[in-house]
Amino acid sequence: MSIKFISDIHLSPERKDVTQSFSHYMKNRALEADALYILGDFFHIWIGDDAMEEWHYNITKLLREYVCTGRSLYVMSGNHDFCYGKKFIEETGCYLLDEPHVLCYQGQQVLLIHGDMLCTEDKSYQRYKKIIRNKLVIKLLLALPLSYRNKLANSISKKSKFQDNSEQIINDLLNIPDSEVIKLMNQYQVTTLIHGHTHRPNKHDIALGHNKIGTRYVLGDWNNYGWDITIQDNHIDLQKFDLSKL
Ligand SMILES: [Mn+2]
Repeated sequence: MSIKFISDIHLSPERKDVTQSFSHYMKNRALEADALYILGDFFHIWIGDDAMEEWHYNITKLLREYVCTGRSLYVMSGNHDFCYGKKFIEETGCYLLDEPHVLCYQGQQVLLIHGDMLCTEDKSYQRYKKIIRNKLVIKLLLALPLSYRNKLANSISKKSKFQDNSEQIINDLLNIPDSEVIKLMNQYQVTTLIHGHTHRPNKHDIALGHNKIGTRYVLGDWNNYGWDITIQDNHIDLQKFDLSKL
């Protein structure tokens, strides 16, 4: 049995190319494994299941077709798509994961997160996250009219630090301190961590203390290239592929 992981597809109607590539991925490459984990920021914006339009249904149908092959699909929220509800689950047939999630695979434990929780140098984002990801706050937000939620989502993305700040500041805000990784991996007693969010795909070895070495795998975002991680037996592979050639 093998498992694939992806994150940060940032699907949006404006990116027809990425949407098309994702469709190819689900019908080909994704079928090489028995299960697929999507670790957040799958959609660029998700303001509630009640905002689903034809374009969204085309995506949920793709996920449903994948599940209908007998494979399992797991979805974790990211900072762009944190309010999936019952309808999304029903349409896709996926399992929604809480964060962090410990995956048990052939006797190994693998810790899965979106990744934003490790960016602790961005203090204002961590304060915002605490509020916006509170279950009660999400419930209140979802009770607001759609038009208001749309305006809110637009103003949040316009105010994004990533548009106003220099590359250096963005780099600092997306930095993940080793101390946070060590703390989290030791708390969950794992030596393997997989996440996305930073759009900095890589594999990092890290000393966890007590002679233990951990490995942190970071998925990339989908733009001209796509990224996935495959676990099969004792092998974990991070791969980059040309989206135009899927
Ligand atoms: Mn993210």
